[in-house]
Amino acid sequence: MNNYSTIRNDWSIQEIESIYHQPLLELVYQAATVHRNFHQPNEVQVCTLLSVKTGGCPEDCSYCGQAARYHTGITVKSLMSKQDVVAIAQRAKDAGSSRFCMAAAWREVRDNRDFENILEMVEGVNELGLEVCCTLGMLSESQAKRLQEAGLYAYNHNLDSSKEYYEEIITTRTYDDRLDTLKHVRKAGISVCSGGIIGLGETHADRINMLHTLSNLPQHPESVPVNALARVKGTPLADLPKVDSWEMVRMIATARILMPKSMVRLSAGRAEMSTEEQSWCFMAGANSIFTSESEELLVTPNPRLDDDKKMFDLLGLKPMVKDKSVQVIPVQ
Ligand code: SAM
Ligand code: DTB
Ligand code: SF4
Repeated sequence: MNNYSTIRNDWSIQEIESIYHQPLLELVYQAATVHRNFHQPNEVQVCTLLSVKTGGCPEDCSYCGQAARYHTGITVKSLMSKQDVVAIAQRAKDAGSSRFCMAAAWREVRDNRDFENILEMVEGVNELGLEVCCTLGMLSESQAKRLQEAGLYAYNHNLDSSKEYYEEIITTRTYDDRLDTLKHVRKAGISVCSGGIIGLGETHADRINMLHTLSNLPQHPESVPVNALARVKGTPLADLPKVDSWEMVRMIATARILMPKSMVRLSAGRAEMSTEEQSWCFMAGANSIFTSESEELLVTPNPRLDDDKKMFDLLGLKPMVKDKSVQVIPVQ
């Protein structure tokens, strides 16, 4: 049996099942122990998320408020200017963020003017000394390399669910497409951020299978976002029940035990959680959150910065300070 002090990439489904299905308090205790072995438990990475291009996406992800085919009533916005993005990144840094993630409602990156603009934004945000992350959809090997050369530190690309359940929620691309992008990101030397969503109507077995895929990648993703479905009116999943926070706790704790060194991010869903519910997630090993100046994650609500500050003060948490070595030195 694992003593939870080593990094493993050979987890079996049965082992993950027995971790995941433990009595909750035992699971949280184990996860908290792993958390303390590998991290400073009072430090939480604050990652500011900004939607740099919103809505109008051609994909059919059934959870997403930005898919053009669903009538969600969001305001579609074309790519923001570098100047506006860098100004928001500077304010995020001043407010204590160490990572800045730029999201675009694209299926994939295309080699066009918008991509050139993104590369300039990456350069500008990297120059501020923040860890720069992007989530832009599928990437080719050469696009990943160009992003790295521009100073990209991390790339977010989620598996979303199990391979089996994936095709129930998205038909316009495959699970293997997702895994290929992760390979391109890894090959370019960019830090991998990949996790998923719960509350899409999947079973516990689907959640376990997704964690199995993530934790058996040749190298664990450095960041693992765990999202609760943010229900958006007009999407096919709008009427699903709200995710029970204990389900988030169970998922986070299992991810923490399987991938001890990774940052496990309590992602979408915080706006519908109390401070008490979020505290359980931190106790279970979450050590990263998304914040946003607009109080919207992308198109759904996220807690106010003031409320997060109060929560940090109450729980004795502090924003993780970025390692000075992090600034990506562009390769010429
Ligand atoms: N368009 C790109 C893509 O899909 O890869 C990048 C942005 S997309 C919004 C990034 C991730 O956000 C998705 O893969 C999904 O995991 C998460 N996400 C999107 N909408 C969500 C929702 N309503 N609730 C929870 N997570 C969501
Ligand atoms: C991730 O795992 N969660 C973020 C980020 N990566 C891009 C997005 C969550 C989106 C929640 C719903 C919305 O606001 O559109
Ligand atoms: Fe498009 Fe990404 Fe939303 Fe899917 S999750 S519809 S790819 S923005």
